[in-house]
Amino acid sequence: MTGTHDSPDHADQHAHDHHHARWPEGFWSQPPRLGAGLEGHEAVDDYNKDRKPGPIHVNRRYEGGYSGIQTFAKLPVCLTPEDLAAGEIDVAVCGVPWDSTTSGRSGTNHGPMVIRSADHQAGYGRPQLSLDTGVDAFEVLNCCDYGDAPISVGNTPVTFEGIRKFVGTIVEAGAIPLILGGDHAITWPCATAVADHWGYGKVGIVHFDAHADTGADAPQSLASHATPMRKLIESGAVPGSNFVQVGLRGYWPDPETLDWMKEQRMRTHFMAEIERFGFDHVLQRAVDEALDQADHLYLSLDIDVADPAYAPGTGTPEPGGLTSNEILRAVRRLSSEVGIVGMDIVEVSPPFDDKSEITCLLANRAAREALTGTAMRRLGITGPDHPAPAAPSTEG
Ligand SMILES: [Mn+2]
Repeated sequence: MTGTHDSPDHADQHAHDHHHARWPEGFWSQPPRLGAGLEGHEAVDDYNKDRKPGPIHVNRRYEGGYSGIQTFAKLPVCLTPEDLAAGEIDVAVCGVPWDSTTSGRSGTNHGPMVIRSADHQAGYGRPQLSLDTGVDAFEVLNCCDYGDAPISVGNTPVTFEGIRKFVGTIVEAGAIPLILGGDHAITWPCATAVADHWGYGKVGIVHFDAHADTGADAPQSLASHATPMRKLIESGAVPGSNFVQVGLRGYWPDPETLDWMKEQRMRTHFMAEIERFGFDHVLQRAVDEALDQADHLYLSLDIDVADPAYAPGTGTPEPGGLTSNEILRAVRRLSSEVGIVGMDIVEVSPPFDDKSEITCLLANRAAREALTGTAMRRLGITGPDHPAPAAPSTEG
C-alpha cells in the first residue's frame, strides 16, 4: 500500500481489496492450502525509501546484551529482501508474534521480543566463541535480525498468508530463516514457505515436542497449535514419511490420531524410548533418519519438549521431558551433521515463565546453537559432538 491520502471510503475499499488479494483462492476448501508466490509481501521499509540496501547497525560496537537497542544477539537489522541480498545474509532471525491459535495458556505473542532480550551477554563485534566447539558463528556467517512477520490480529487466513510470504522472502534471498514464535500453528505457513522454495515433498522436518501436533481440525476451525503437522502433510508440503518426531509423552493424541500418523509413515520417538535407550541413542537415530529422508531439513522446536523444570513458560507444559543440555546439543548436531534450511522455536510464553526467564533463555540459546551448528557445517565440521580443540579431552 502506498501512503496516499484517500477519503475514508476509498481507504476502506483499498483495505478490502488488499485483504482479498492476500486471501488465497480455495482457502476454505478441504484440505486447506496456503497460496503461492510472494507478491504483496510486507517485508518493506516504508520509512527509509532512499537508503542504500544492506544490513543496518542499530547499536554501537560492543554494547552488551543488557543495554542498547534489542535485536537478536545485537545483530544488524535487515528490513527488506534487498537488504538480505546486499548483506549476503546466511541466516535471518525473525519473529512471528502470533498467539491466536492457542488452547490453554496464551502469551506466545510476547515470545519473539522476550527471547531476543533474554540475553545478558551478547555484544556484536566482540568474540562470540562457543566454548563447546571453538566456533564463532558470527565470524563464519552473515547474520541479521529481520524483525517480525506481519500479524492481522484475529484473522488466521490473512495472517498465515502474510507469514508464508514474509518467511518466503528470506528463503528466496538464499538465507536460512530462524524463526522465533509464536504458537505452534505458525509452523504450517513457515515450513510451507520453505517447501515453496525447495519443493513440495523435498523438505524433511525433525520435530521436537511433547505433543504430536497432528490433530484434525475442530469443527469450523481453520487451524490450531495442535494441527500444523497434519496441515503440512495434507497440503503435500511435507509428507508424513519426511517427519521425525522426538519427545512425545503425556495423554494426547487419541488412538485414532496415532493410527493416522502410522498410516502417514511418520517416525515418532516417544519419551518412553528415550527413557529406555537413553537420549544419545535416540538422537543418533533421529540424525540417521533425517539424513536418510531429507533433501532439506527444517527443525521445529516446541519448547515444551523440555521438562517444565527447564521450560515452565509454555502453553501446554507436560512433565517428564528433556533437559536443556539435551535440547541444545540436539539442535547443534542436526544443524552441523545434517544441515538446516530453516528452523522455528515456538510455544514460548513469557507471561508464564519463571521470573528468571529460564524458558526464554533456553529458546535464545537453542537459536544460538542452530547458528553454531550451521557455522560448523560451513567450516566442514560435521562429525558428531565435535569438541573444541581447547576443551579437556573426554578420552581420559
Ligand atoms: Mn507443538
